[in-house]
Amino acid sequence: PALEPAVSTDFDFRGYMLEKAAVVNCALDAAVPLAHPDRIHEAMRYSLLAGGKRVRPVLCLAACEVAGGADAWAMPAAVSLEMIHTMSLIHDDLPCMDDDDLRRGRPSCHRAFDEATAVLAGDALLALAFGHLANPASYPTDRSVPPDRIVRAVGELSRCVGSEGLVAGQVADLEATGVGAPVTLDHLEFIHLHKTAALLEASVVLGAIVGGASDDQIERLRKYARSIGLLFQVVDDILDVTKSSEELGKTAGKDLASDKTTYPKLLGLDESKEFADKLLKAATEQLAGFDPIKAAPLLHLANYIAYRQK
Ligand code: GRG
Repeated sequence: PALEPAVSTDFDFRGYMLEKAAVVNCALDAAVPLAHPDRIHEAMRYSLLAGGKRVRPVLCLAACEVAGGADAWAMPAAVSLEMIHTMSLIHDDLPCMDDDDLRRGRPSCHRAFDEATAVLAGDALLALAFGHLANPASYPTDRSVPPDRIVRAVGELSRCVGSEGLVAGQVADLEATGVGAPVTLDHLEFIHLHKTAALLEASVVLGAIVGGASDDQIERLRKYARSIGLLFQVVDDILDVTKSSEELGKTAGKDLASDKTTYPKLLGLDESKEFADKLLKAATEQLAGFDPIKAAPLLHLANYIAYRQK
């Protein structure tokens, strides 16, 4: 492993993830029924229900829990986050972006359907995400989630996803691809903080908002999310090197040979692992003020991101 785990094992994290992912999958299925015109709804469902770890929805539910809310309060946000994550993957796979034939182990959306359908399926999922989040009918009828929290969540999501959030990260990544100039550590961090961390930030912050967290709690959870967002990418880069070294039986993996700038390339492997350790510690520290039982899922999610093997 890249790092050695440091959490107690009395919390059944795997069981928690599987249980929450199953509930989220049902909610996603219900949120995008087959309707006229058939083909676009088939494409939306094809990508949305294709598996995936459901990390963002589970983070959202876990943040709502730590704020004292119930799963039903956060489910509309959880569903909208997975819709946006999925649409970003559909668009990322298009020929004009990463041009990938496979996603989540099967043909990418534009391969299974066609390019125009994939663009439109992404657009429709983005629109539906905001509609689902803002629709009072998505929430429990007892008005446990007041409208002002929903409005705040919509604004937060828009900021995290738009041209100063996720989209900014993709733009910075595209700009860094192919140019001769070396990508600096600052630019790499900008890419990851926007392309990956922004939606994880939205996941945690939306859960906290609908769960009724105070402003101070929201900001602590935001810091937690930004740390695990960066951690996700640093560990990804480390795994790229260690996995391919194992496969090749060599010390230099494919990552060190490819064009992509990574943390191990800029910092070296050992310093990248130290950075990952620091980020995990920074994330964990933000959870200190919360009820440890309710914060257990967020703590274990951070450790899962740090110690995963793929
Ligand atoms: C958001 C309006 C809008 C447009 C999209 C294409 C684009 C702009 C952004 C690209 C974003 C992108 C592909 C980010 C990478 C995110 C990432 C870490 C993906 C892998 O996430 P996992 O491991 O995947 O959670 P699964 O399949 O498990 O869900």
